[in-house]
Amino acid sequence: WLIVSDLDGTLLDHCDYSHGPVDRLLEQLDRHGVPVLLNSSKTRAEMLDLRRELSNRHPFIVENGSAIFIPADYFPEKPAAARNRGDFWIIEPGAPHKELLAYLQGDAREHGAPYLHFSAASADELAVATGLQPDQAAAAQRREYSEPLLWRGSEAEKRAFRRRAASAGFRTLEGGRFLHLLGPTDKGAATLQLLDCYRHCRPGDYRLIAAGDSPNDLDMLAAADVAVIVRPQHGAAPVLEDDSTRRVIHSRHRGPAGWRECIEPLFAPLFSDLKPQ
Ligand code: 2M8
Ligand code: MG
Ligand code: MG
Repeated sequence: WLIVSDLDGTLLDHCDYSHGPVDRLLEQLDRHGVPVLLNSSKTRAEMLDLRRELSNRHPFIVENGSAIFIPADYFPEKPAAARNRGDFWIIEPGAPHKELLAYLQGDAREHGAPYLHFSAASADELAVATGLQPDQAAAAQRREYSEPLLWRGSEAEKRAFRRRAASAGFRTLEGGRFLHLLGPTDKGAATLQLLDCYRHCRPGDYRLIAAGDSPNDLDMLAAADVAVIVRPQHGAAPVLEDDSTRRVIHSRHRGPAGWRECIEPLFAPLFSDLKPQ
């Protein structure tokens, strides 16, 4: 099994970013060799901090599928699509941040900008909008591939903005609080690329569990054998059909308590030294 998981509102509480309810379960999964792959809207800077905090040493995906970071030497050989970046092998399906800013500038000249621009906000403004500590807000502002927008206009303006972005070749995805503008990728596409790396570099019969709480998690949930939809704290839940290709599980609890509620029973047989169901 591989588990791929969103962070905010899923593995972390979306208000105070705590993760107490999953700590013991994460340790158990680690002990039994089940990788948890973090896949979030967050930046590389934020995810490196969180990965350390969660004692996670596996590959991770940043900025809604924009880049895949694989610790160098994680696989016996470097995946064909990857290049070296510091201590990591990196695959970048996303677009450079400066391309997005240039697009936004042009779009704003013609249509206005009814949103708070993540990179342009002050660290204080962001701390208020997100509940992050000022140093965490600064890490969230180190965008490399995507721009979150706090929408202040109407739903009709948002729909028109999303249509224009799509015809210019960009993706827009709804996170818990923000509308994210990014290159032609998403969490699902990046998950499938990372799964390919596992299959090529460490052959095996992989089955995928994905967990998320927001519409931007939908492509990742759709790529999984088991989709865990954690009850959202902000915004709408992703809607996904339970069909013959996948099992869909909804949590009753929100955030990390919901993660544990759904994932723990799947592995109870493994933890008691039987095979997982
Ligand atoms: C943003 O992402 C969340 C995730 O769902 C959102 O859209 O609400 C990101 O910009 C991320 O970098 C940041 O840490 C987070 C803080 O709430 O907001
Ligand atoms: Mg989330
Ligand atoms: Mg997220």
